[in-house]
Amino acid sequence: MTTYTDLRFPQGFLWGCGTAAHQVEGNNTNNNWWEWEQEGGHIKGGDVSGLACDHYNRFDSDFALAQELGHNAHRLSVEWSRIEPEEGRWDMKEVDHYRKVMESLHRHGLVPMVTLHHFTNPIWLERMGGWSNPRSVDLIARFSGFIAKELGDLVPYWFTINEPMVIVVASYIAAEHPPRQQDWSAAMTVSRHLLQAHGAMYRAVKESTTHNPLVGPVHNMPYIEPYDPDSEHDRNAAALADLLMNEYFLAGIDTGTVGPPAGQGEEVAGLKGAWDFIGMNYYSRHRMAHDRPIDPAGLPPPDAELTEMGYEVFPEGFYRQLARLKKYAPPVFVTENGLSTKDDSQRCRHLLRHLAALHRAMQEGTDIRGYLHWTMVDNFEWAEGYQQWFGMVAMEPGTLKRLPRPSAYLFRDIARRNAVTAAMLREHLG
Ligand code: IFM
Repeated sequence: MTTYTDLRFPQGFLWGCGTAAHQVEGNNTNNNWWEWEQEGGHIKGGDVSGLACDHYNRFDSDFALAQELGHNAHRLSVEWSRIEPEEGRWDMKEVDHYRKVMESLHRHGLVPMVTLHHFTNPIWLERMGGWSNPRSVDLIARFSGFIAKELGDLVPYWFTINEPMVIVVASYIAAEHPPRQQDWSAAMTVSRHLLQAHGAMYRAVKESTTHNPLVGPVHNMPYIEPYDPDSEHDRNAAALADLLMNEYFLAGIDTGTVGPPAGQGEEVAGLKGAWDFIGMNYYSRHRMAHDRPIDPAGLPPPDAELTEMGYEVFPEGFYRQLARLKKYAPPVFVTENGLSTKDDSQRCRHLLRHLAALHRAMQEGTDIRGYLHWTMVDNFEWAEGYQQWFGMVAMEPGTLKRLPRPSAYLFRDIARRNAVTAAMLREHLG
């Protein structure tokens, strides 16, 4: 029988959930995703984001619920296409809306953690070629500086671009997200622009407010291995995928250069050390085979426990990726971790196993300051539409009423105690 002990977290540890504007707000009609959804044929089940969770109108009651569920922080994104609906025109009504959102977070005891770009581009930028246009770097830096000046008194933590390398892979290599290309050369151009944009956004936020904001990237870090460890080709495929997905962006900020595979060490002014923390997202292990197309589910082993997305549940990979971040100077926030499942007892086990892995990485020296679960309420899962269940809270169809699942209460008890107790581990893991 396994003997469990309590896993305690340091004082001030942040507990909460993450969301993104387009996935929860509803009626984000002015961005490339909305336009793409209306074309039809791109989203599972023919879904469109539509009203999503109507969070745009219900944010106050959503934050009240988060507070009741023990959260003390909340990650969300501001929607660029609302704030700058046309190039160079700021919509002050929307700025005021987000001011109310941030004030509500404070009223409910939730530390605001704000992402500046989470997958969606304003339509006007997309028409110019989106991330493949070099102007995207200055344009997003200008937006970041503007909104940081407007909301800087209320936002202590800013994230630049959500999962830049997922943008590269999903939009320019695997053709799952708009503009749905399969073009390695475009992917490398976009990889360079995203890295340059990160540096420019970091500086823009820092220079636009006197409230000493902390700014960092949000990086998705799948644990990558060769499908067949005995195959040299698979080992090479895994090494290339790891370089692109995990190493390139962080090494770029660390050194201030664009390294392989998108560059040869070209210096980028203002990029070196442009991070006060690292936001880290983790979902799964991905096994790479040289002779198969990229599988978003990562070719899981036949006996693996799977989520509804087909991802392997692999907490050991979470531990290893967190341990890997020790070599960089800044502290870490886990900005996303979670799963899609219709079986909430699986979510409870998943949560505890991943928190145990995180705790182990902390014990061994990774400086981790918070855990933001993905996500609070079931929402619009991009190309998967509404056919996935990532929420600790369900949403009643039609009424959009929020219905907390048992995992939401387990998370509440963990957050309130600032600990995973041995009793919780015994109850859920046996
Ligand atoms: O829903 C997404 C989120 O927008 C980015 N990271 C992964 C999540 C789950 O797939």
